Amino acid sequence: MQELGRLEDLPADYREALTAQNLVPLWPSLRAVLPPGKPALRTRPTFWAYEGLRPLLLKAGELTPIEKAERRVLVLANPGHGLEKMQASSSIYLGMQLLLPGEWAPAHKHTPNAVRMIVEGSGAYTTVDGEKCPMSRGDLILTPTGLWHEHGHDGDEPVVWLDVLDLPLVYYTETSYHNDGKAQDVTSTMAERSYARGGLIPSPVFSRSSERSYPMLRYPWAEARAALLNLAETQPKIEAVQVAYVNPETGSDCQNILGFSALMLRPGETLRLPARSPAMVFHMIEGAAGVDIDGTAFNLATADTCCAPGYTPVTLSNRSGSEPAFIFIADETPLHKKLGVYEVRS
Ligand code: GTQ
Repeated sequence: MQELGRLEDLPADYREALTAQNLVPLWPSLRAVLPPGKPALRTRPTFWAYEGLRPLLLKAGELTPIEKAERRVLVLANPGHGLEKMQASSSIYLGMQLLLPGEWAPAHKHTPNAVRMIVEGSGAYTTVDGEKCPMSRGDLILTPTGLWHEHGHDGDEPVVWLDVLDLPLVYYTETSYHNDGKAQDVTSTMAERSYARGGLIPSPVFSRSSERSYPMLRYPWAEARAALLNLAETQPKIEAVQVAYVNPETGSDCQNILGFSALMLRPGETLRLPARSPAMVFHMIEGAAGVDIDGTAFNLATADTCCAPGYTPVTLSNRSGSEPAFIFIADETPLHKKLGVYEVRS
């Protein structure tokens, strides 16, 4: 590959003349912005142990009242991007949020899409677009772009959940903002029951759901877990026991930018994921798994989280020979497909 001219090769007065007119020569930076064969990846394989994070999050509950935080969150930041950027990957933001009994995180809406994966506790709920969504471990709750949401807690133990947002991408595109609102009236609960039987949806003639871009906002863990166990039992030869969280009206990704799925590793199973362009996040819902990211290995116990850069092969292995392991996966696939940059390499 041809070596290109450097900035220092140019006379100082020429460089100054360029700068004075807001001009930049491309060739000294060409290889940096278009590296050969593979992108320069800032996202590093990074691991966040729940055991280490949990006491610090509970401490935040003592140090900072909810009124002073609005959302009491510790951000899982990737050092490859710089911690202050609050990015897990180029497009994924991760945060662990704590809500204590009786607390209230007031209504707002924003342009980034969010989902919550409930990690521990019960009695809390999120109200999204008038729908009250109870939170229990392993449930996935969507708060897509532009929908009002607020969090409340009627229980008696701390509730913690993992927030996954496309905030870094939305911020980068200069489209990130929020609006505050007043407490919502609850107009429905448990609407996901309408979609609890595969292939059947409420009447498109009479149902309000079919008018909504996001008809299903809560995906109970009990349903996802049962679907995985059923898949493993009825299709023992299947390569990966994995289910995707989709819009039940369209069958497409449940949100526009990030994709979400749940994976079951059968007892003793090792699963090789091909190198694909999207970065990925793995969060252990139940059980214990080894995650090998092209030679960087992490051991995930229940509630641990890690991320892997794109273009990198990942191997997942169940560390138990007798129990299944369940992993929540978030990745950038919908974004890459829409942009036309999606690749599978091996
Ligand atoms: O719960 O609405 O982690 O607005 C970051 C921004 C959570 C939320 C986050 C948010 C929220």
